[in-house]
Amino acid sequence: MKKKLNIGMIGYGFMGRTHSNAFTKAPHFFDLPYEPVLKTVCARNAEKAAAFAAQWGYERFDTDWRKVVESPDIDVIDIASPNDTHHDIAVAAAAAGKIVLCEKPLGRNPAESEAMVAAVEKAGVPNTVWYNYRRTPAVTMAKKLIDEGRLGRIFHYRTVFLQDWTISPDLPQGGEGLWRLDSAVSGSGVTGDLLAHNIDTAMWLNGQISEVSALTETFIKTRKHSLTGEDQAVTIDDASLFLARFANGSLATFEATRYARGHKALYTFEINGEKASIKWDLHDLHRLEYFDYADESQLRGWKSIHITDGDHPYMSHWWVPGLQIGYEHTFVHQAADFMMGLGAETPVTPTFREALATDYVVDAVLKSGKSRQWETPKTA
Ligand code: SOE
Repeated sequence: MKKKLNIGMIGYGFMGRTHSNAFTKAPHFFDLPYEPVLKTVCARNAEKAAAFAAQWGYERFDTDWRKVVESPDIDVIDIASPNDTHHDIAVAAAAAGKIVLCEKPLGRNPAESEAMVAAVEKAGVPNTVWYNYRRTPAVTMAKKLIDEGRLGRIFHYRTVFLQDWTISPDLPQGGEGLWRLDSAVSGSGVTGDLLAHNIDTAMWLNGQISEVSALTETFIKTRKHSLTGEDQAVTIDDASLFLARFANGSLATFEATRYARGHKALYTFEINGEKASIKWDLHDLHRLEYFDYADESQLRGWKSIHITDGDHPYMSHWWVPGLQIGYEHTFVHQAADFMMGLGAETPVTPTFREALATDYVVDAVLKSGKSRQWETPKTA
């Protein structure tokens, strides 16, 4: 009999679904030391929480996260609710001795994120932040190639995350589904929501970012607020671009926007090294493009490697070679890795502290956008 791991899920939106799905699927495809149990889902709206519990197979639902945090039968608090709730829930959950998982970004600002790191470290509770794209097999493969030294010295890192869903000036801000446009809830716009992913992946692959120079813009200056019905100033960054230098001397460009007409979620990165280059594109997430200068000169060119073979990261757990997996699996991998880490008593990355490093870069980018100066992110 495996030890049961009772999950208290806070939030039932897009991320509540990805996390619930991950805990449901992980034990079917990975040999885990724990059996995750969907114990309770918590949301303020009782009707919606009840419907979500029934749909996903939670044993019960709650409407007050404090009650879930204090429940003796809950082992894990998984925070999948909007960003303005992350700090209070994580700090209380750590103090109650719970394992804490949190959706990205950690807090709305470095002060919140630092307090969250301090809380889990003081309590000594296992923790992780759901930066899921690291666990796309092709991205994990990129990490392996870089760590094996196949790219040699890295010169350039180029990355974008482009969307187009906020172009209409009639789109309100605030409330369910639209809290990402309300900085009081989200903390920031595309820098914390989208570039946080690019920054997390980039620092995982290429090390610490040592300085940034940013350009940020809010294209639509006022929007009706869903909750008040009033026109209110928009205070999020709609677009954010920055130049960066990594500690290893390589140079980078980062760009995120919700105003790139035609793009839904174009997350790409390209890394150019002395010996080889790699490229990845979320829209074609099972492929890793690879150029190796060591190839025979007449045959040298970009290879498009289909990351679906059993010897590629994670793929031996899925189907047969050639059959691809997708977005949801990145969360399944993180849930599986986390439970294996718990069994082995080994921290699983990204920990809260690693996610704090990303939040420091987000903060430096936002500061630089305002100051128009180069800024140095703090190190976590
Ligand atoms: C925003 O549209 C969003 O859903 C982000 O919040 C997610 O983190 C990203 O993975 C996809 O886009």
